Amino acid sequence: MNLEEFVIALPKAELHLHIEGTLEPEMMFELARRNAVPLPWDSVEATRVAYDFSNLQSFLDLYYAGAAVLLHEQDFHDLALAYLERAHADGVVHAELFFDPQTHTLRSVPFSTVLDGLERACVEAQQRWGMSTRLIMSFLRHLSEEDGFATLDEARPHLHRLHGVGLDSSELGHPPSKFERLFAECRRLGLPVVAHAGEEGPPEYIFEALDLLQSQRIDHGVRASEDPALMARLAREQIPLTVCPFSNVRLRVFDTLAEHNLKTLLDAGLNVSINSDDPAYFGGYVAQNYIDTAAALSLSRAEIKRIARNSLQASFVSDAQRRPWL
Ligand code: ES4
Ligand code: ZN
Repeated sequence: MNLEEFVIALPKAELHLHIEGTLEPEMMFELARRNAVPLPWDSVEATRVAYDFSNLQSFLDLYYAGAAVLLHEQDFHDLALAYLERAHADGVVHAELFFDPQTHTLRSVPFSTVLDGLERACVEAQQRWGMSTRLIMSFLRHLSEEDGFATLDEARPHLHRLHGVGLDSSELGHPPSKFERLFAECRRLGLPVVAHAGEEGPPEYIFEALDLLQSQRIDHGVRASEDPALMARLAREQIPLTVCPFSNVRLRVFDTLAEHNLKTLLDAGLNVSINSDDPAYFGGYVAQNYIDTAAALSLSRAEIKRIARNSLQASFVSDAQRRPWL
């Protein structure tokens, strides 16, 4: 079995995936036409050429511009179904999707429109491919605490349809501590918490995500390797890191895949998984992330298996009966 066949055949969970980041330029142009929304680019090709990022912020600016074509329930459905079909082809048996309600509600798209469309696609993926899914509402950390509370209020009638909350967008200057009270309220409502930390931000932000937000996983977390005490804690407590190798290279966290610290994290005994983050923008879906990372870091098949198993173990599906793949 070659590496690609091996990777695709492994049952795996995708735990770090922004559904808005699966908007391929082809669909972006189709929805722009359908919804009569202007785009800053002339063509699909010119759009891909513009995806030359220098850091997280330069990516986010384009990501929010692209998301402006999403207006109707059908748009969110089509976006999510296309992702889930692609993930199924990669051997993903379970996917936990982040969505950014504020990206849409700030453009007057109702919260329920976003959720209805995403959820309908998730139901179809279960019926068609037997995939299980979770929806994680992610707060934009560049916005205020007050905006976050307003979004939580919009979500209140739908809490039973959400499986957790996350924290994403521009990390530097927006530490987890900014959202300590918001996340305390989310936990009080019974929502599991995850947070992006240690992507561009320092190890201190990872400590804050754990201690102030009680984050159950760390999204990215790659800068943990700068702090030995943090590394020891992440290993001891088996706190999952949802690592996204293509993202880290495209956003210049590491210059090349060969310089990525994923193997260092794995060797230190951390629960590391491989995920695609924003695959339409970063050059590949989850299986390609596994394949290229394994090749660049000379990962053994046993190590690749362990990463896939980590992803299943770190998922929010807890009932053994509903985890046939473990
Ligand atoms: C994101 Cl790569 C990344 N980091 C932080 N926030 C995000 N939102 C979408 N992709
Ligand atoms: Zn992310």
